[in-house]
Amino acid sequence: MNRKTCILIGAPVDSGKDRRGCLMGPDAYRTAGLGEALTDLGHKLRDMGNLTPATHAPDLGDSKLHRPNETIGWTFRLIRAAEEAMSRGLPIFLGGDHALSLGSVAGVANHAASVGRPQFVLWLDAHSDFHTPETTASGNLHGTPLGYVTGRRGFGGFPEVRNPIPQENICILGLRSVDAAEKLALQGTAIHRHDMREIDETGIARPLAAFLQRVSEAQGMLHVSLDVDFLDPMIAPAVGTTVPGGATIREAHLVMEMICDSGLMTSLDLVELNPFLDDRGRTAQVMVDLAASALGRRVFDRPTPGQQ
Ligand code: 5AB
Ligand code: MN
Ligand code: MN
Ligand code: MN
Repeated sequence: MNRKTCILIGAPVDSGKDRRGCLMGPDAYRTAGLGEALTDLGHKLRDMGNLTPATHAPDLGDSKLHRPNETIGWTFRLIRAAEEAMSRGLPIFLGGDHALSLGSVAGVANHAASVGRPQFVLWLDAHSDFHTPETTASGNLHGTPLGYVTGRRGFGGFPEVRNPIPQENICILGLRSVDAAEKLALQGTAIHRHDMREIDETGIARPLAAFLQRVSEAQGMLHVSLDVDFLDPMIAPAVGTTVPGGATIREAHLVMEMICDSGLMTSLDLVELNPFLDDRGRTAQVMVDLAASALGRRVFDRPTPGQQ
């Protein structure tokens, strides 16, 4: 694959839910050798270190939401970081919980609009993360990023979403836990969504290939958001929201290998890793290996389809 400039952006967001620990994620990825894996593949590496949220009002615990103001601060900061990084290389956002994607996705979409290309999003997750602050029952904003970036209402105080992602440009793979309010809201949308049953029945390659084909035909930019809980908890225990019956290690690598072959990925989130819950670093290692697959690691050299 082409050599890229990979820009590591540490985003130790821990405000998106009440269980703490995701703030250790960025350093766990570095410890597990993410940087070395990428340079070994021939990529250039820039590590921006760990960001802090923009100045925000204090969270006084008077909202049904968990730490909304801190998440608002992170969203402002990450939109700017994403916009800046997109003109320099391929940003890899090191979470941090999934609330970081309110900012990363909104920011990359602003960049795509500025260069006149459509933005697509591949969401690898057990959950649909399609809540708004009004529909969430848990008050945990890591369950809202797809609601936010598609321009759903109810995000008062958050930055305005200047370039909402069109519903038909989103594909969610791995679903097995969708709240009733999310299901209702999703039913009226064109978001492509594939649950684990469908993946069992057809294999994971089929829906993914169809989506990548659409991105390619539209000459789109592709943001990939990888939530640890996309994976089965047997192989990836270090996450607060485990749901049994997730992707196997081979299904996950196949997804990453196909993304790599497509040459379409322009930005990546690695989110929800909670190193406090890990077992000798093995979840961090799996996530690093998956990122490496998405960026060119393979068993045998083989031609990239379509570029022979
Ligand atoms: B994650 C749940 N739907 O809203 C909620 O891990 C879980 O980023 C959200 O996908 C899980 O609290 C958010 C029950
Ligand atoms: Mn998620
Ligand atoms: Mn999830
Ligand atoms: Mn689909």
